[in-house]
Amino acid sequence: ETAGKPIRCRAAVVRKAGEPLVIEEIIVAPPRCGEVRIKIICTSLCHSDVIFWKLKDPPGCFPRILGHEAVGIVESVGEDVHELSEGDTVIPIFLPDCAECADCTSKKSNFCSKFPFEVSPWLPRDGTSRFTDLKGETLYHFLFVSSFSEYTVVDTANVTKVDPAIPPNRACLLSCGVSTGVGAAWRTANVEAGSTVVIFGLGAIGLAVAEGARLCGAKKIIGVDINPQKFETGKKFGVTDFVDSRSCGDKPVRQVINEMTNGGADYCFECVGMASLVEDAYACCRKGWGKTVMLGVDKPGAELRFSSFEVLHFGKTLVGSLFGGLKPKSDISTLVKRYMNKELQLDKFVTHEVGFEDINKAFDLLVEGKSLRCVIWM
Ligand code: CXF
Ligand code: ZN
Repeated sequence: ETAGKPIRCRAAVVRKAGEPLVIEEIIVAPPRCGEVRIKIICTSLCHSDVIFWKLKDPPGCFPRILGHEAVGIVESVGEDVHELSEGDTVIPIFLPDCAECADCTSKKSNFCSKFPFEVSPWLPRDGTSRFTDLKGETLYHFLFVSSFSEYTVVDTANVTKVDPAIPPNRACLLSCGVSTGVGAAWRTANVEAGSTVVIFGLGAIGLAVAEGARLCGAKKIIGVDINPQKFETGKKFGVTDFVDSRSCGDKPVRQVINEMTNGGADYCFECVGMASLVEDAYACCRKGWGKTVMLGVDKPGAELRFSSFEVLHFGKTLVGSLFGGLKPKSDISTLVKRYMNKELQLDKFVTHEVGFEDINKAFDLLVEGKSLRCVIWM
């Protein structure tokens, strides 16, 4: 019986920005009111972990425990937790879903207003950490999840219960990146059968958009990337056409795509995180009904430029999408079902699997562009 007691276990700690993670013993406090303590089974590495691993600011938020794509089992629950119990298989999700506020009860939003999403202050909502090292130093959390630990404590607003029949090395993918891409096509854009789709950037998110667009019945899925090898990968995810943006000759990419699509695509997705690509995407979605979805995370302060004339005269839509517009408490179980029905293909995203002790290898593979998703077994 560990409920109500601190647990001593292993965690991968980032002591300094960009330095290899150190696996050490830490103490995980019991869950407080509205929280659950989760035994992590599998976690996978998302690009955001790499970004926040390298990030030096704010300088005070070290040491930190990263990781936010995972699946685990509820070990114990805090006070006032009724919807989850010990033994439940759960997926932590960085985007809160209280299921009660005006936004969570609306079909139109996945931005909870009771618990607004934020990165800072790197702690659970009550502003205190559940992690301490063996010297008694406090460790910071990450995105309300911190899954690079054998045990973690998460607010129930950031936890979704899933069917335990789904294999853990597939379930963890639904925690962030793959759901985000699939959701962007399905929920944010609502791609119709027969549509033409353009995806800027064929990393894991872009390929997940392709998978989502394929499931929605898109007819033409054009991938745009600077690495021509990405077309071969893309084909496995439903990409039908490819534009190598570095070898378009004198033609701007937007012109090439406008010609390929007879005047613009129905849906464009930016999956890199470069303001200029959002402008390109907007420029090559169709006048009148074209919709551009922003998924990539650019540097803080990055700005977009659009001509006032074009916005007025072209009638296009530009929309930002966090977690693919998915509502964690209701949409994730649908994705699990579609995986179990062999519709949604998750296997092809997993290019590598390592043990927890080799977590730094997962970082190397993603940084070098060699992996899509590397599953880390605890
Ligand atoms: C991201 C989404 C955009 C803000 C930072 C975190 N989420 C997951 O990878
Ligand atoms: Zn992520």
